[in-house]
Amino acid sequence: MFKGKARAYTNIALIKYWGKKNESLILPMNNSLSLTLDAFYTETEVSFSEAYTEDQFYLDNQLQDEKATKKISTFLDIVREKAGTTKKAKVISQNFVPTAAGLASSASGLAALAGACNEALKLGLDDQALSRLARRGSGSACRSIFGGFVEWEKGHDDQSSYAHPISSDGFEDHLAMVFLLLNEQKKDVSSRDGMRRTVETSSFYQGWLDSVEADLYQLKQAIKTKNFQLLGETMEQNGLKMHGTTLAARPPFTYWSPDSLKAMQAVRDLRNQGIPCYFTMDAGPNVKVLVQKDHLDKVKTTFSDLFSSQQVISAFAGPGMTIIE
Ligand code: 2P0
Repeated sequence: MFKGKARAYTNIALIKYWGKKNESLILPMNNSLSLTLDAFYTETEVSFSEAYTEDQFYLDNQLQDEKATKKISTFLDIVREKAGTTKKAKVISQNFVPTAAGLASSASGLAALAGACNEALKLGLDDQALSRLARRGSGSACRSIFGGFVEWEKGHDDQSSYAHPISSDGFEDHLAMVFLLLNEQKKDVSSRDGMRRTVETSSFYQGWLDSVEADLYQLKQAIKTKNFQLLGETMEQNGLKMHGTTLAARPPFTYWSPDSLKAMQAVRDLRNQGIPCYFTMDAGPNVKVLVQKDHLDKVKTTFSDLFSSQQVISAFAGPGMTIIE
């Protein structure tokens, strides 16, 4: 039996990954930059054995259906090819997220699986190679191999597309990300389908591509100079632009719900009261608010009053993928 177990944390992009240049290799159109967080993570154990006749995937103690298992099997095929084995695998994955938060993340999941496979089959991959491998499972997973601020270099082929940490002299230790859990339902348009539709049909997509590099540069300057206002403004603008592209897609779509808009307005109101905080959103209606730790209590109270305290979860900078047990 070849067995390995790993834990990886979720990450939230401050500069978004939105669109693929190569669907099968998962090469992105643009670089992205994220913060790995400590509140949500996945632990995954994988075992490879001659005794297994097919891949099996358990998530939160439930055997998964064919569609969910297919995504894992496709990833395991890449691993098997690297290891020169045809052994089937059993994958047991546990998501540690607040109950029914609707935040199950493919980033932490695939990063943990990549780490577990490296351990189980003694592949000897270093972090950069692991990031490349995790990318093949889910793009954003390549960033969850590392802790803190992480940039994913888009590259131009399998070898050159991977993530690496961004040095920040501890700036991230002053930050908090407040998750507003606004809707637990499964999304109508997956991020994979959403980004494909946008690349293929949105007349706003070129605008995204034309401006994302400048956003990335500005955000890196903000990290370097520990300028929270610049960090927040750049993140918020970049997120809004990503979501703007979906409105011009055919057919158009949006991830925003009425509560998302309510949350965005509340963030602006807080700023008008002199509390620096900024929002970002991903492929779903939940809003994430970036704030310095000094103002965390005020932000949490505001959103607990506006929604409910169970819908407000704070997270801090988290570590990279680790092997456990
Ligand atoms: C991000 N998202 O940078 C962006 C922002 C969603 C919006 O990465 O197709 O699950 O598996 O590569 O990584 C979500 O996309 O997509 C994502 P695939 P993934 O965080």
